[in-house]
Amino acid sequence: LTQDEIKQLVAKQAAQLVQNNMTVGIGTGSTVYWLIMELGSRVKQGLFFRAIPTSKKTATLCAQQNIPLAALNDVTALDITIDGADEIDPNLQLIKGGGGALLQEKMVAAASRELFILADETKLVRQLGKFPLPLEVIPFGWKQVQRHIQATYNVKASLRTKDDQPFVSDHGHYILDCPFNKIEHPGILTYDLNAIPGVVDNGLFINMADMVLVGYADGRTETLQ
Ligand code: DER
Repeated sequence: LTQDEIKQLVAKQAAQLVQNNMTVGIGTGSTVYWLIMELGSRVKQGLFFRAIPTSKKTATLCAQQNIPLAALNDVTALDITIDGADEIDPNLQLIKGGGGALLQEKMVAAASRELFILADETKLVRQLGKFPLPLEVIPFGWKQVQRHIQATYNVKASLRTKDDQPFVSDHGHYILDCPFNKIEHPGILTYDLNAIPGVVDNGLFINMADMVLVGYADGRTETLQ
């Protein structure tokens, strides 16, 4: 199977998790794209649920599929959130944020009873860090944060750009991509990073994922929990 077909495979399987009247967090990225398409066709067949999007991009895709949208502030808790990831370690610790939506993704995931992650096998790693860790910062004084990362971790954080301009998140923030290479203690690093003045949040999702559905090139899928 191609990588896209693997994403479609796990997305189709995950769509079955959405039952009538559920409130469901919908993630961001190319894997969740296929979930939204699948849920759209199930809505056509009569499925009713409320979607809480994790980005403007996801909200637009859901609206195009006539999936009813709700706002995070209008619900107390979500039944499940289904999202993708950039890296997944054996303890189901995640690096997310490749799509620049980590802040809203983490808030929606934190408000959900369960977090299901969809991935192709390339996302599984022994140790987090090969994928540069996204760090969401406010634009004011972001170079101070960059200097702090360099001085403290000897890691060269780079400002994420889009069309030669700084990438700006849905909430008006910048993203610094930090190539840690190997992250020994992600549970500690996430707290230390968020303590840096100017940092809004980081792409480490620690002790949040309840289940990971992995798709393989040979058509197999596997559930990790
Ligand atoms: O930005 C994100 O956190 C996305 O969920 C990302 O981690 C996965 O995106 P993909 O499904 O396009 O690989």
